[in-house]
Amino acid sequence: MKPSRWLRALLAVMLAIGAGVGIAALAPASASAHTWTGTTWTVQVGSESRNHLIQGMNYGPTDIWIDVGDTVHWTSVSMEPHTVSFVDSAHPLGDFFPGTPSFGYMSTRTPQHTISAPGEFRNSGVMATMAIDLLPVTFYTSYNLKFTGVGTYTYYCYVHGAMMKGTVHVRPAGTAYPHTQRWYDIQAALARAVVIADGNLLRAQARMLATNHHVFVGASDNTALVMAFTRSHVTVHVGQSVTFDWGRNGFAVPHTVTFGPDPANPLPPTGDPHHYSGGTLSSGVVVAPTTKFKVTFTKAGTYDYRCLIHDGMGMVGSVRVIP
Ligand SMILES: [Cu+2]
Repeated sequence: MKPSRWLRALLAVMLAIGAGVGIAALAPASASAHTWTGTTWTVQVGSESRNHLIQGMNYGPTDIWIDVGDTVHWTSVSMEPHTVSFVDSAHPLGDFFPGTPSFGYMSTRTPQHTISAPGEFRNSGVMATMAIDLLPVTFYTSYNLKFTGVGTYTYYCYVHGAMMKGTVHVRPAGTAYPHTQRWYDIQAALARAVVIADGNLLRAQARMLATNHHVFVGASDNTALVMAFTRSHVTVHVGQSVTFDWGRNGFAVPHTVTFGPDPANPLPPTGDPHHYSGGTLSSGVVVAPTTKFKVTFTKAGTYDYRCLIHDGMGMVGSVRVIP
C-alpha cells in the first residue's frame, strides 16, 4: 500500500471541503433573486479517477432543487456507462445485461423532452464518455429534461440499480432557489473525492490478499468500482497456475480475463485453461462474484491479458512464466 496515494485521496477531500467553505463565504447566501423560469441546471452522471481505474456510481449532486419550467441537463463524466431513468412499474430496475428481456427499454432513450409528474417513465439511454464495443447500444454524453409539474422526482441508473439514485425536487415557479449551480458543482466534486478514496481502499484491501497465484478481477462496493486486476503483473513457474478471482466484487460486475487475440464471440469461454501456452484463452463474460478462473501455464513467456469490457479504462495485466 502506497501512503502517497492515501495522502492524495485525503488531500482531495480536504481541498474540496476547503473550497466549499471558501466559496460559501464569498458567494451570496443564495440565488434567490432568480424568479424567472427556464433555468438550466447541470447534474454530472458518474464519476471517475483521472486514470479511469476507479469508477463511481453516483449523480453529482444526488439532490437538486429547481422550479417548474426549469430544465436539468445531465452530462456524462465517466467511461463507465450509466442511465438517468425515471422508472415506473412497467419499466422496473432489473438485470442490465444484453439478452435479458428488460435490456431493450433500459438501453433505449425515450423521445419526450419534458416530464410533468412523478411516476412518468423517462429514460436517457446509456450515457458514457466512451462507447464500450461489447455493449450493442447507442451511447449518449448528455440528456435534457424539462420539468413542467411540481413534485419529487426520483431516478435511478438501470446499469447499477437501486444503489445509484438521484432526486429532482421541483417547486412552484418563482420559488427561491436554495442553492446555486456552483454549490451543486462542489457537491459533485466532494462525491467524486469520496468515490476515489473508497476505490483506493478497495484496491489496497485486494492488494493485501493477492499473490502471484491469486489475482483479483476488479473490486466493488456500493460506492466505487475498481476496474483493475490486482495484482496486475505476476510471475509463476512453468506448470504452475494463476487463479483469477471475481470475489472482491460486492455485487455482479461483468468482466473477462482474456489472453491473446480477441475471441470470435466474447460472451462464452474460449480455449483450454488447463494447458495454456499462447493464443486465445478467455473466461467469457462473467458476472458472479463467486467465479474463479484458474489458468495453468505450460510454456515460458510473458502473456498479456485484459478485460474485454474495461480494457479501455486500463483493465489489463500480464503473467510472466519462467522455467
Ligand atoms: Cu472488466
